[in-house]
Amino acid sequence: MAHIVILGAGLGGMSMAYEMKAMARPDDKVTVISRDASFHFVPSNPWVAVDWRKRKDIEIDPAGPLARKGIDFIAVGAKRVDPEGNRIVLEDDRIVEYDYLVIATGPKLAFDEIPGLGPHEGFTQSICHVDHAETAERTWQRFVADPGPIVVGAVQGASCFGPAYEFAMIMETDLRRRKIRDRVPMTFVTSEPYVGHLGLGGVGDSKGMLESIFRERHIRWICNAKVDRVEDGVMHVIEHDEDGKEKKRHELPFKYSMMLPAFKGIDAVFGIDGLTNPRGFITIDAHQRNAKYRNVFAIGVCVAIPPVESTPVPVGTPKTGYMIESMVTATAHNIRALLDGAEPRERATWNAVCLADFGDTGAAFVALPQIPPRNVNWFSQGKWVHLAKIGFEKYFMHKMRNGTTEPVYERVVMKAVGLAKLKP
Ligand code: FAD
Ligand code: DCQ
Repeated sequence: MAHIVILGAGLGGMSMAYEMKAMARPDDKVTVISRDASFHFVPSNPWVAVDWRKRKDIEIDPAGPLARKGIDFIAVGAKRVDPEGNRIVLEDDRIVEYDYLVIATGPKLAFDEIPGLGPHEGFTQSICHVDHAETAERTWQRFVADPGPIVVGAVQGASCFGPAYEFAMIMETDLRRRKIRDRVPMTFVTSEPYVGHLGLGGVGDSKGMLESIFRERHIRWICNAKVDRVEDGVMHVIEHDEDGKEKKRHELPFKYSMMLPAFKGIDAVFGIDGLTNPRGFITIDAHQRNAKYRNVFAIGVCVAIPPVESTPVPVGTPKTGYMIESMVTATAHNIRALLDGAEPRERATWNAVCLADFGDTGAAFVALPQIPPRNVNWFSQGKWVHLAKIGFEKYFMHKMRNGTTEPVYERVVMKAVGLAKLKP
């Protein structure tokens, strides 16, 4: 009998728990440890921030659903992972020992790298966590009562650009519906070299299409931007040229701002030699396995991946839902192989597939593989995406409540559009 511990109960960790339990031998024990007592569907946070969703709509208490599948749940954060000792020290000093560990802790949000950034000690809002989205929503209500300029975007070193575009468009839609759009100048500030780069070197004509939508919606943009500091109501931005040299300084006044921060690894693993890279992301091989600690795997935003290409201002590579699901499936198979005394064989496909909501329309993209040139490089927009994203949210919440792993029909649909989670 083996004890398999999954650290994190987010998008990756929850799927991992269900797939691992289904893939493990009957006597193996699976335990999920999470700092957050609830699961949140993170892609819906932008909707919470404009009150199109309530927190309860996107939140699940995972204890019941996990218990029904015979999975243990500990709602206490990890203070330190001890891979030499094959154990985790929890915040309450309890110790949990494991035979296999899957790290799925998502990002630490690096607000502290820029003075004045973030909802805790700074002046910008965040949608990365549902707690932030709720704060952003309260601030939004005050803002719409007394509107002014908006600055929205993603800072240097960010990797998650999709939600910045989504939130810009969602706010824009909400303001139009309130008939106060005319009182709100909007500026998109991003470290990307061009609009629609997305940390992926662009996908299809994402540059042309997103620029066009920004023009239609009167959203100005500044690319190759580093946020120098944020003061109450003013963002200080340095725009760079193609060579990365300073081109222009901007002082952007705002009454409301949301900026995606850079990500790092969480404190519980930071600085563990051989486990993490200098930013605290878990280093893994092609089978999601750490090279030094051979019983430790990692999935989701906490894994280390290099940028797709070098850019004048640093940007990271996004890790999207489907990519994460493919890491989950590969990891479940690979741990089962080890349990059977075999070697890990499965590799995740890392395909980037994403639905981005723009409030009334939306954009979908498929990038296979992630690094260009690609076999599939498809970007499209339309109202169907907005509806598809709502559908996907309901479907995913259902899946988390019921503990179903990838049902047959999902595999059939994805196969029909040429997507698979495992490399042949
Ligand atoms: P998370 O979902 O963040 O889960 C991390 C888990 O680890 C949490 O349960 C947390 O409590 C736990 N944890 C953290 N620290 C500790 C600790 N010390 N001890 C124990 N547990 C800990 N991708 C898409 O494909 N489509 C989208 O539309 C999309 N929208 C996004 C919108 C936003 C605003 C953001 C930020 C990302 C979005 N993504 C989207 C990207 C990605 O799918 C999400 O970031 C996703 O939540 C990542 O999953 P994860 O499991 O890696 O981390
Ligand atoms: O896991 C996903 C996820 O959650 C993070 C999303 O965010 C809402 C996604 O958009 C996945 C898997 C997706 C992608 C869903 C794709 C559904 C259908 C794609 C059809 C492709 C067009 C031909």
